[in-house]
Amino acid sequence: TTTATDDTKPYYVTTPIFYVNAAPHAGHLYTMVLADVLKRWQVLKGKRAILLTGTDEHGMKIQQASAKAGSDPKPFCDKGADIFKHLAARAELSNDHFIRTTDPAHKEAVEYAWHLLNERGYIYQSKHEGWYSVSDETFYPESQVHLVLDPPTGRKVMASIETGKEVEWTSEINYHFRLSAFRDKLLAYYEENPDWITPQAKMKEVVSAVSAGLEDLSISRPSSRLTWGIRVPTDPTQTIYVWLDALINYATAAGYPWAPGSEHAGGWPADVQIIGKDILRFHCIYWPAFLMALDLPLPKRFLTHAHWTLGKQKMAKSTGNVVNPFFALDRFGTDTMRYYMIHDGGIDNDADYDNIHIIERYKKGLQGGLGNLTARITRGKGWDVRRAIERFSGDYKSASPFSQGHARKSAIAEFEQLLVELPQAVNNRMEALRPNLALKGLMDNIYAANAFLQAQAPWDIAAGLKKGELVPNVSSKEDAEHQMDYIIFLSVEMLRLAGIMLQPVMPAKAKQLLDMLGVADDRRGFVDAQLSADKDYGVSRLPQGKGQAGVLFAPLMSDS
Ligand code: ME8
Repeated sequence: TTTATDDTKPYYVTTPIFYVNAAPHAGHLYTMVLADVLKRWQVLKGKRAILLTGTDEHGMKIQQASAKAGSDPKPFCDKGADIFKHLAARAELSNDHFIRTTDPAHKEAVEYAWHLLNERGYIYQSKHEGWYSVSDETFYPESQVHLVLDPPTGRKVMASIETGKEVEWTSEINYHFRLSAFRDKLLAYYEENPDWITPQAKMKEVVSAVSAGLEDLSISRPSSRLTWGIRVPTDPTQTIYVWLDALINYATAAGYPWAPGSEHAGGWPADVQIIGKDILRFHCIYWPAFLMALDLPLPKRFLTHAHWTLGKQKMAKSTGNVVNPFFALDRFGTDTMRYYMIHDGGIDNDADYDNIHIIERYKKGLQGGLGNLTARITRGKGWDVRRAIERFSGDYKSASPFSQGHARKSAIAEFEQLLVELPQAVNNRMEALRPNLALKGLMDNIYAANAFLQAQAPWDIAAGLKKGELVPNVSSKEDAEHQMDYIIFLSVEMLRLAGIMLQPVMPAKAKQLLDMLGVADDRRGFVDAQLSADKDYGVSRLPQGKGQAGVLFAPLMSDS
C-alpha cells in the first residue's frame, strides 16, 4: 500500500462555492482574492499549493431562480458557472480546480458519503416541521424568526431575525442527521484547537452556539418539492439538502472518496478554508460534524472574513446592492483591485466599498509609494544602480561606508534593520491569516524607504560630485560615491524585497517591478527576499547606469 505522507500533501486552500442564482459581486471577488493571496504566498515559499473555487448549483434557491428565468436548471447553472469562471480568470486567480456541484464526480462523492453516514447510523427519518428560508437555504428555530412587514407587498411575513430573509412553514417527512450527538466531540475539538477559526471572536461565537445545544439537522426534502438536487441514493422520493451536498465539494475536489490513508495526495485536510462570516455555522459546526461522522480529518484552519458594504448596507445579490466586479476590474485594473481588496477588505469588521477609496489607495500606495520609489531609484541621474548593487550585494555589512560614529550611521542602521526584519514580519502576518496587515506593513516600509531617501538625499551627493564639490561628512570623491551607492543599494533592496513579496497580491505589477530591477526569474522566491541574500540575483540583466526606467503606475484614467 502507498500511504501518502505530509511531504506529498499540497497546501490546500478553498473558497466557498458560490450560488449561481445571480451574478457575482465585489464580495465574491474579495473572497477569491484573499484565498488566492494565501495560496500564492505558500507557492512563494516553495510549497506546492492548490486553490479550489467553484459553484453551488443545487437546491430550492437555484430551482426557483431558474424557474423565474424561464430556464431549465442545468443550462441556467451552466451560464452562472461560466460567469464565476470568468471572474476567477479576470481576477488572475491561480485556482487549480473549479468545482461545480453538478459535476458527476461530485454526485458520486455525495452519494458515497450518504451511504456511509447511513450505514453508521447517523441518519434517521422523521417528520420535520419548521421555518425554512429558501434564500438562506436553512431551517430556523421558532426563537430565531419574527413577524415583519414586507414593504414591497405590504404583507406581514415571517422572517429570520439574523438575515431578514422570509421563511415559510414546512411540515414534511425527511431524513435527519444526528448532529446533536456531536456536541461534546465538537466542543472537545474546539478546546484542543483554539486557533481553529480566525478571528478569535468567531471561534467564540461557534463555541457558545454549540455549548447552547444542537438540534438534529434535516438533510433532505421531498423530491416533489425539491426536484433540483441529488436524490437520496436509498430513497429517490427524497432529495439531499443543498448544504450537505455543497460542503462535500471540498472533499470531492481533493479526490474523495479516498482509499484509506490516501486523502493527503489530493490535499485533504484543507490547510485553510476561507469563508464569509455569513456561513460560519455551516462550515464550523455542520461540516466538522459531517467529517467526524465520516471519520475524516478536519480542515486545519478557517479564515472567516467580514463583509463589504455599499452605502453601509451589506452588499448582497438578494438586494441588488452590489458592485459589479467586472466593471471595477476593467476600470481600475486587476492588480489595483486586488491591492484595494486586500488592503481595505475587512476580516474583523465590515468595510465600506468606495471608488474614492480605490483612487486614494492607488495614489498613495501605488503611485506615490511604490511607483515613486521605483522612479526615483531607476531614473536617478547621478548614480549607477548596477554599480551600487554589485558593490554591496552579498556582504553589505563589511563594505558599508557607514561605520560607528558616522553622522549618517543611525539613520542607515535603522533602515538596515527594517530590511532585515521585513520578510519575517510579512510572513508572520500571512501565516496568521492576516494578509491585510501583511500588506499594510509592507507598504509602511515603502513609505519609510521614500522618507529615508528624502532624508539621505543621494541626489545632493550626486550634484556635489558633478560640480566637484563635497557635501558635509563626505571626505573624498570615492567616499561620496561609496556613500551614495550604499544609500541607493539599500533602497533598491527595499524595492526588490517588496517586489518579491508583493507577487501574491499584485502578480503583474510585481513582475514588472522585478523585471525593471533585473531580478532573475529564478530568484523571486521568499528565500530570496533577504537583505543582500546573495552576490548575484540576476543584476547582470540590469542595464548599466539605471534600471529599465518606466512607469510602474500610470495616472488613473479618471485623472485625465
Ligand atoms: O453562501 N462581502 O454562496 P453565496 C464579502 N453557496 N463577501 C461576501 C459578501 C459581502 N458583502 N457577500 C458574499 C453561499 N460574500 C453558499 C456557500 S460553501 C460550501 C456554500 C462572499 O453565493 C463570502 O465569501 O451566497 C460569502 O461567504 C459567500 O460570498 C457567499 O456566497
